[in-house]
Amino acid sequence: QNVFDFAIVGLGAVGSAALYNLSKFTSSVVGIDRFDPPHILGSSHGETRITRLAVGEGEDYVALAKRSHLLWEEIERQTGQKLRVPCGGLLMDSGIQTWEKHGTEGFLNRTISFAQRGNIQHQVLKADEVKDNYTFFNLENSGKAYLEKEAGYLFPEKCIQAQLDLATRNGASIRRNLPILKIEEVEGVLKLDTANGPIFTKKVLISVGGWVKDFLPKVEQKRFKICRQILHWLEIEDASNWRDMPVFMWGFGPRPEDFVYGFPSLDGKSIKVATESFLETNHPDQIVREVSQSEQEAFWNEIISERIKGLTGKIIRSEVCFYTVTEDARFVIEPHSTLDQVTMVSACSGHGFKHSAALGEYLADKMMGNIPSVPDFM
Ligand code: PYC
Repeated sequence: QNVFDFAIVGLGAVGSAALYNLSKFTSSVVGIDRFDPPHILGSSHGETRITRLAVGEGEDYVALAKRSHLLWEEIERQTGQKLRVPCGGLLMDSGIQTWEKHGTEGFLNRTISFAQRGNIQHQVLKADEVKDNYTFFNLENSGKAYLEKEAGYLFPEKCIQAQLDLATRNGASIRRNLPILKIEEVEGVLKLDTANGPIFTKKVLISVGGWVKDFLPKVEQKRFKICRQILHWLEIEDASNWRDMPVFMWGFGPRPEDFVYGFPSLDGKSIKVATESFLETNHPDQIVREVSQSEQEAFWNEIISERIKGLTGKIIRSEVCFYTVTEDARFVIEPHSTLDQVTMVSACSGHGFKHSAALGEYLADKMMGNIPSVPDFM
C-alpha cells in the first residue's frame, strides 16, 4: 500500500499554503478536501481580504504578516498572477469608547505601537485630516486614524488556486470532493477513511476551518464558535474616487460588532463592505446561505447610512461566509488530543487570511523538522 509522508486535510487558506510549501521538499504529500477548492462554502471567498502588517491582534503575528507579503510575491512571480494589491490601509477609531477588536482592547493604539516597533511605514491622522483626505467617511471629531502604506488586499480565491496549482506542478496529489470520514492509527501509520477507500500517511495536518468540530471530541468542540458573516456589495455614486481608496476598517463603539470594513471599488460600480457578527451557529453545514432583505436593510440603516457617503443606497448583492472564532481570537496550532502525528490548525477569528501564506510555510517547516522562517509565535 502507498503511504504518503504527509496528508493535508482541508485545502482552504492555510491548507493550500501548507500543501504548496511541503511540495517544495517532497512529492509524497496529498491534499484532500470535502469540496472543490477554492469554493464558496468556507471562510476564504468573496473576492478580497484585507492585509496589513501592524496587526493589533498580536505583536507576535507581525512577522507572519511580513513574511506572507514576501511569499505572495514569490507565488506571483511563479504563476504570473496578481494576488496582492498594496493600495494602503486606513484604520479609524471613532474614539467614543475603547474599541475591542478581534479580542484586544485599544486596537488602534496597539496597531500604532506595533508599527513603531516593527519599522512599518505609517501615519497617524486626526479626524479632520481623515475627513479632508477621505471625504466619504463621516468620522466623529473625537476620532483618529492610522494609515499604513503597505496594507491593501488579497484575492483569496486566486491565492488558494495558485498554491494548489504550484503544489500540483511540484508533484503533490490532490483529492477533491472527498470528505474524511475517520482518522485512526493502524500499525504505526494513519488511516484516513473516505468513500473511495482509505488513504495512508505518516503525518496529518487538519486545516478544515469550521469543520474542525468533526475531528474533535465533544468537549473540545465548544472552543470553536461558528459565526455567520455577510458581505455586501454597495452601489457607488461615482467611480473616480472610490477606485483609488485604501482598504478601511472602522471601529465606532465598544462592542466587537461596532465595526465596518471595506475595499476600494474593483468594478467601478460597487464597493464591498461588511461588519462582523458573533452570533453562533452550531456547525458550518447549518449556516443559512441566503441573505434576507431585512438583513440588508439593517446593515444599511444601522451601519452605513450615517457613516459612509458616496453610495446610492442600493445593495447590489450580498454573500455569506463564516468565521471560526476562539475565545481570545488567537490562532490554534496544536497536536490532536488523541491522535499522534496529527496537528490541528485554525487560523481563525476573522483575521487569518493575511497570515495564511506564512502560516502554511511555518507548518510545513515544523512537519518537515526544518527551522521555520518566522520565530515561534504561540
Ligand atoms: O483582519 O484585516 C482583517 C479584517 C478586516 C475585517 C475582517 N478582518
